[in-house]
Amino acid sequence: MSTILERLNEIKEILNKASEAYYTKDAPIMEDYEYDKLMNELIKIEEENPSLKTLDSPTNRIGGEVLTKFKKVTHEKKMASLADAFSYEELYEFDKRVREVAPNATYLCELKIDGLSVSLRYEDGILVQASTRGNGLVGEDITHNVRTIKSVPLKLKGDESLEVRGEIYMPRESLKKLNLEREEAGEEIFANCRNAAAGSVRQLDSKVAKKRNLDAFLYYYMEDDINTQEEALIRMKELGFKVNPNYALCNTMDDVIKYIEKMGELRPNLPYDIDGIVLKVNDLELHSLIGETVKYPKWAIAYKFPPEEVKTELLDIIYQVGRTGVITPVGVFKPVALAGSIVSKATLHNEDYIKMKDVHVGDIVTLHKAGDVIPEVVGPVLEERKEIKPFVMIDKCPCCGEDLKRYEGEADWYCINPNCSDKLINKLIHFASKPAYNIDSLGDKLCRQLFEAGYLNDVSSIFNLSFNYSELIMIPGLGEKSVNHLIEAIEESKKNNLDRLVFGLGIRHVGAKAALIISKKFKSIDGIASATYEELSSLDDIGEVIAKCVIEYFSNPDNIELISKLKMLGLNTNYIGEEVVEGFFTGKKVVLTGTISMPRDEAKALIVKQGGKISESVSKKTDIVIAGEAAGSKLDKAKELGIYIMDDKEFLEKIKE
Ligand code: 1X8
Repeated sequence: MSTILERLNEIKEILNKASEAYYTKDAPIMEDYEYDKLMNELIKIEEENPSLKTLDSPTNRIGGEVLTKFKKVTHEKKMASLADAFSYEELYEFDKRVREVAPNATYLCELKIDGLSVSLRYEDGILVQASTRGNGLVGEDITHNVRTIKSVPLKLKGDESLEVRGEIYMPRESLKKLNLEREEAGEEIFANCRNAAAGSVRQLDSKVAKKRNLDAFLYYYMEDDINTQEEALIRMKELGFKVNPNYALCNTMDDVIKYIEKMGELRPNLPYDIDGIVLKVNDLELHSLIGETVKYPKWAIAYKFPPEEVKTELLDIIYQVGRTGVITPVGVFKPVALAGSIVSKATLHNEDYIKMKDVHVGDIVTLHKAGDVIPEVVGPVLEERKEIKPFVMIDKCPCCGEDLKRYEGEADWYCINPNCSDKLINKLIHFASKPAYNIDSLGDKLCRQLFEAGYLNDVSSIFNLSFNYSELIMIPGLGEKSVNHLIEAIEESKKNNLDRLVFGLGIRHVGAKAALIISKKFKSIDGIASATYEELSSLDDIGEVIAKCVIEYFSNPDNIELISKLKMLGLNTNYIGEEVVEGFFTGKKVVLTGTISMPRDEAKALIVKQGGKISESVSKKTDIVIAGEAAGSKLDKAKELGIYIMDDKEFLEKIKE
């Protein structure tokens, strides 16, 4: 009979082999049932003999470790990002610079995986640390979550101490499943695989990360016992890492372009998102010869694919009523796959936009994704147009049927009925949302449900919900536990700072940033209510339009009554100092330019919240330039001055850190 230790080692070996066959090689050798049975046996042995549990045990993959905060990890070698090329021309320029130093260089071309970078450290063959890139020098320890990724070996096929780097990503299928679940639970869905992957590794509870079905490709081998990048990939594969097989060694730029075109065709059919191609000089010895800039290695570059475009039919135009009563036409399309998700709707903004784009129901239109997140109509495919159904904007509210109004000088139509239910529901949703009053667990779906059931009407009714406790717990899908949580979250939110309240009220044109500026200046809701137009419009960044809207809001007796109700219900209505959250932008001077995928006001507010300073022009004092699409002269100036330039994607990552 074998000893416990022998049996334990035997199971560990079988399970590790089975996992590798399944997750890394994609060639299963064992039934799930058999696997689970062995795993349970192993759990039992380890529970009975805690001293035998080791770091490389497959039971560590089950998740369950819950942290209270992330530890910082200083990278031994900087985790650099890559310079981007958006055209073949820029690639040829890169090649020219490389060949000035290394005339015979060849390139190893690999897919650029759209996830988040990770560094893995192994000691004596055992995974001891996994960390995020962070700012390149210091990242966060995410070992507990990475251990749940089944294709990441907990133990190497050897006992080396080494470091490898790669990308954690969420397969498209996993995102689809996750978003379905989130939608059902009334939670916000993830816009793409990258955001979902980033959100998942930043979970303190590794059980959550485990459920998210993440995966990882490794592409940097940080040791020096090999000579080329191709050898690095082969070596990592031998060690048991998952390496993306779609790489190619290219001798010339012609080969590189052929590779890019081929991978561009493969892209829609891959089970994961890629956003480009990475070219690395294959011969590692040439890397130090070619060198690096402060920010990037000069021996590698990332070619970014242009936004994916697809054609589909515009089936219908429907209309949504926003919280301010604004009517937004939304295009309904024959569903198509676009940049990793299925698109069936896209905003058409307003009447003028539809006329300007010249799109009509029945047209075949081109769609693309702006900033890879929001689908946008490029225009109609005129060659495929058969007949035109003339576009006529509606003139009655699709919800309450009242006449719509278009204000002088504005492109939008409004429903001005204060009792329009879509308007009321969207007011509630906005108030409870994260950037506003941030009431945890009062999401879109629940707001709607409670409104329709008669428990919510205006914003103040949220704070009366606790009086209906006994009825609420009877609502299907709610129950005692979630109602308790909701009531607690509502109670807790009453302490919120004034700017959240002001933003939450939904005053026209008052975004998070304006709300903060006004709150800081006037200190209390009464202070704001009695501010004059001159006082308001003289503030930095508060223009005439905002000032006028604030005055208008506080001249409406209904709003004054709402505020007095909120006061009586115990909401804080004073400004209680700055709420600075330490982050990447703390103490930095930031300039925004071009179009980014979140409203500019919101982006600015987030930066300011971290203690960053926004300025409008680029100078030597600028620390960071955030350059969205179609950035112009500010970007040129930043390049000239060698200022840190960050794209939309990096901004979204950094603001979360
Ligand atoms: C980032 C990425 C690299 C690769 C693939 N996907 C990425 N996101 C690769 O080398 N195959 S390299 C890289 C970087 O150096 N920042």
